[in-house]
Amino acid sequence: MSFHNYNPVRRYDKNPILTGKDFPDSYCIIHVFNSGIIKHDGKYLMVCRCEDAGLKAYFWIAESEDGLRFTPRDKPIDMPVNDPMFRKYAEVNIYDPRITKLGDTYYLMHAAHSRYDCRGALQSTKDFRTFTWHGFITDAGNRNCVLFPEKFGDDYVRLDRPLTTWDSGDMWISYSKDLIHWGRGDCILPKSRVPWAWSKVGAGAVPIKTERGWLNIFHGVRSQAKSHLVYQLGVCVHDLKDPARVIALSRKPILTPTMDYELHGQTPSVVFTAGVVVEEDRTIKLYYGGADTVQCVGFTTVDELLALCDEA
Ligand code: BMA
Repeated sequence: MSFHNYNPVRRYDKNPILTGKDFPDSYCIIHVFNSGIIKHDGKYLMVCRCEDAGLKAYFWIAESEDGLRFTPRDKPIDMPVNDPMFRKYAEVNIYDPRITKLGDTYYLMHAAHSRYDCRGALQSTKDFRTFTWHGFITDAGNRNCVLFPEKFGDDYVRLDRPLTTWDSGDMWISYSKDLIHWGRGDCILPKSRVPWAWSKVGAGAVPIKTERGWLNIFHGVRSQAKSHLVYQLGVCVHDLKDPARVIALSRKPILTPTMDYELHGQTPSVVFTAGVVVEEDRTIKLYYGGADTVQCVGFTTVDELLALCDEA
């Protein structure tokens, strides 16, 4: 394969699929990006990360029959604004929602920012109408929490990225019996293992179960000429029974910011995913934010991504 034929993720030619203009005027939404996604009752449900002109953050459901044309509902999801902990630790921002189905419940793991830094938070729903707030699931200094869609023995398992003071920016794993209290943290993918991401790596989409292992589409970041950070997407495979073992890894990123809507926006040179939909024929719709400004989608397949991952 020559370099110029290397194109594991094909962008939708009508990207971006959602921008602030698609939301009701009265909310003045200017950014929609890094949204979570799941198929529910045959429909694609996106939990959009939205920001208004005052940079107030919302999670806002948009629905689609085909995974390409999305219609936002008429208002955002209600947030637990009466909870004192939410008010204290989510005062600046809520972001990067990931949706995981476990049994008949859909869990929304997301980041929340306050003057005390970032924390992971958890909400759940069965119908995408009413959400239950479960509170914070990390202390300050953690983000990119992504819940696996299966339990491993008695454990729920998530990926995350603690902000360690020594050498931050690696992907960790952590375990829980009740989804609220987490522990046994372990660094499982240090950025030093990802040659194109020397600044940091973090989980992206909810991992996909395949016969070879859990396919994990993650983000990797490099500082470019000391002037800015470039966010790309990569892929690795975790052992089926022991997700702490990263058994294979792609040497190259699978998506690099090159289009205008990825290079220019409120944060230049960013592609960032919080979710995918895997269809029955093993094609993947990979949803990603462009430049922290617009929502995009690209297409790939389970088999192509697996083929890119060399034994690690
Ligand atoms: C990360 C997250 C993402 C964002 C990225 C680039 O830390 O906050 O939501 O896309 O930075 O700004």
